[in-house]
Amino acid sequence: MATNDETTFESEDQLDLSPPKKWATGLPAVGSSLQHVIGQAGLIRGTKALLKVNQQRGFDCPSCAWPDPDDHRAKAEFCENGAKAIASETTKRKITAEFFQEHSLSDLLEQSDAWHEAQGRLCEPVIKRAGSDHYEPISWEESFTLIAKELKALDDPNEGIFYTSGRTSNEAAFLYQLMVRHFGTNNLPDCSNMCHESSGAAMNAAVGIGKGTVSLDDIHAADTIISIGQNPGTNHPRMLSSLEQAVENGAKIIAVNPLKEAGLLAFAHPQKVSGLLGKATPLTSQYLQIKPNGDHALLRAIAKTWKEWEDEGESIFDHDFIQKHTAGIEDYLRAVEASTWPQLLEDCGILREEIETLARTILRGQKRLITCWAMGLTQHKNAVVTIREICNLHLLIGAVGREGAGLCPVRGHSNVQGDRTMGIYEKMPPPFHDKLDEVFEFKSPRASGHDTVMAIQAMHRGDAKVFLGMGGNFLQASPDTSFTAEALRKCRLTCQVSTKLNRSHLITGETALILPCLGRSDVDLGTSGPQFITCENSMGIVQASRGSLEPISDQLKSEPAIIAGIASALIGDTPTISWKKLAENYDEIRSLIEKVIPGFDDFNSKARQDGGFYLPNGAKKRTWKTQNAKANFSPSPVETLKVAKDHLILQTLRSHDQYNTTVYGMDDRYRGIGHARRIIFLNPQDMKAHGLKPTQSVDITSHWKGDQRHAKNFQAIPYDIPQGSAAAYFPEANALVPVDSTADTSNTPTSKGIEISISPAE
Ligand SMILES: Nc1nc2c(c(=O)[nH]1)N[C@H]1C(S)=C(S)[C@@H](COP(=O)(O)OP(=O)(O)OC[C@H]3O[C@@H](n4cnc5c(=O)[nH]c(N)nc54)[C@H](O)[C@@H]3O)O[C@H]1N2
Ligand SMILES: Nc1nc2c(c(=O)[nH]1)N[C@H]1C(S)=C(S)[C@@H](COP(=O)(O)OP(=O)(O)OC[C@H]3O[C@@H](n4cnc5c(=O)[nH]c(N)nc54)[C@H](O)[C@@H]3O)O[C@H]1N2
Ligand SMILES: [Mo]
Repeated sequence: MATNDETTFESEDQLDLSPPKKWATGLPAVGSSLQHVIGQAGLIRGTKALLKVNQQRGFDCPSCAWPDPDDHRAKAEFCENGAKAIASETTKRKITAEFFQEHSLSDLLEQSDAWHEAQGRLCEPVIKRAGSDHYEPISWEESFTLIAKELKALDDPNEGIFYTSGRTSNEAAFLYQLMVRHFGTNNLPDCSNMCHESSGAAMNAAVGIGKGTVSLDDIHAADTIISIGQNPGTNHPRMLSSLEQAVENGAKIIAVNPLKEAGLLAFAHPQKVSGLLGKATPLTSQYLQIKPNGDHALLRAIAKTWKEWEDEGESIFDHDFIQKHTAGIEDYLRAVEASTWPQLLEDCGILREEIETLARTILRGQKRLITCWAMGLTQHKNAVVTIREICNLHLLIGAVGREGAGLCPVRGHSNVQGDRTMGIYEKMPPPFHDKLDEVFEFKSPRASGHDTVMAIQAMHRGDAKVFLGMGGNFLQASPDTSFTAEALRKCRLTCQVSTKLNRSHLITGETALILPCLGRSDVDLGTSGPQFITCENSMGIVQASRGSLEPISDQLKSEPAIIAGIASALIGDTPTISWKKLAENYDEIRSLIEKVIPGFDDFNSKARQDGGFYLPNGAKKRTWKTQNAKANFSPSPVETLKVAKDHLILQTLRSHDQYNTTVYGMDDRYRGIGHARRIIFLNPQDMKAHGLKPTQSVDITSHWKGDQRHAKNFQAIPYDIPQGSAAAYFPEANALVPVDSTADTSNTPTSKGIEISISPAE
């Protein structure tokens, strides 16, 4: 049942349901890792790749950004889902010019995302000329000239959009932003705009840095770890080993999630005998099945409990810390007072006794609290104030900048944090621009550029006409798929630098280019000898990554080489930049990074150290780089998402068989779903109220400012999920996310808080 809109995906197989799992990883996971990689890459190529992933002198796993141990690394420092990402990249299947001769864009649009993914690696540059329905070969030089010509033809540099996904290396990202700013715009939207932007906005204001403040050693030393709004069993499986270690060291783990996620319940370590035998370590001591978007209320309720105990004479707050390091406590405590118990309990749906148990748990030992979070918090309207409430709690007990305590936004893409450090941001702070101007002897543009949502809107209005994507899948990752498709179609040129075929190659501007690049696992021989790149993980460690596999086609170029090719045609060499030289030797790029970005002193030698190096992090040392040089409390009122009667709150989430928009397979093993993606998880009571039977087909309508958006034919699955809420997979449900429904301050699409109604399928 293929649908022919932009969101196509379908399953020919029958839905296969089983009970959700109660623990994660262990043998089935290892088995399926090997099967994935060897099935795609073959025995020799596959084994070679797996032995190098996350090893010192190996390559950084392209999947998530969870760090590797500093000193001891296991022989297999990867997880099942990392193996899927590696299998996808190291596949021996090829997409050549003949493929595009055989398949028109219209034909390809009828195929599913999983089918696109299965076709193999993109192998040569191709162009879709105006009026044509096919891609055809084009030389690299011609592509560079064409991109430069289209960009130069714009009335204003701000009519160009330069997107980045989070696998781009530090070296490529630095070069890319340098080119874009020389061209004259800050239109550098990135996947972070849809991801952890809310964390950055909240943490910058609260503690003066938009990055996590803990290391793996801190995780192992914590008394309490709260995992709130994240599903590590699927999205950061290596985090489970760290949590297991923390539990063995005496930590208590609390999960806060509307769904009972297997990976948070228990963990069987795949590299321990007990784990292989299927003996799982229970992970969480308390599982709070919160109402969607009830997090701000829950966190506020913890603060309220502490305040009451403090008022009764207990010593709970860290007064020395508060006095010396923070500002805004009085306003904050007034806000805590003003939040009423009935409202807080109603908003989060958690019993007061449960909240008191959690409040007490955190006070154990040295009050070493670490809070880890991801998209379950960042993709809501009130995301920024919710994350500030996490900061508030930590500040009350001084749980930042000391051993075993701190803030841990768990990043998504493997180098999304590094890309931002390198200047991939539509509004870099003035000191960055000043440095750039000084080192490169030019005047970089100061006006803020477009973030992702603004970029979509600008293309849709016709105010932006050329789109360049450095990786990623802009169409499928973005909200409001039809609107974004219209926006891309209005462009004169869309150009994607990619490794694998995706739907953004098929919904195009008048002219379109696909430029195939090397992936993380590919050896980069450069033109003057082998090159390595660097990445920054979720804990601010920068380290080298060296691919080791022979590239599948001799026509692939590295991302730095592609950027240098475009920049030479667009800008040409300047007194301070020789693009070609930079692309020949990445040490030259690193020397420039060292000159512009703080923390990269001696970059070339430090990048060669085994295990890499930590970037400076003020908050870790209790130096607050905020405007008032203090850590700041935030007194925002709690405003929880409410929807009309009979409507539900829909969240869009990842299955176990996908990496963002890349669909590896049709299963979601831990949640008991086989062979299906177009499904919606519903509370059995809500199903009953709507007169729905299990697996019945439903149509979903989202409601936003009087407008409706539709997604049809989803199978209704009864699931343990709070009444009034629902969940469906991204990207299939993106059609329902209104483009202008975004988080306050961060402008992140509210992909976890969409008001919907459901009805039996027509
Ligand atoms: N294998 C694999 N790994 C990945 C990715 C992938 O797609 N596949 N993607 C990568 C990327 S870019 C990112 S950003 C991360 C994403 O990592 P996650 O944030 O873990 O990803 P999601 O699937 O969006 O899961 C969101 C979780 O938040 C919960 N949640 C939803 N709404 C709420 C709420 O209101 N409150 C609370 N407390 N919880 C809520 C959901 O039930 C779900 O468990 O993973 C990265 N790693
Ligand atoms: N509804 C909804 N929407 C969401 C989310 C959600 O939870 N719900 N999550 C959001 C989040 S957290 C994120 S991060 C975004 C993800 O948005 P993106 O980063 O744009 O999407 P990906 O699916 O990660 O991109 C996959 C494509 O990247 C290309 N690629 C892979 N590796 C490389 C490489 O090394 N170099 C280059 N040049 N290309 C490469 C491949 O061609 C592949 O098809 O989606 C966001 N969209
Ligand atoms: Mo992400």
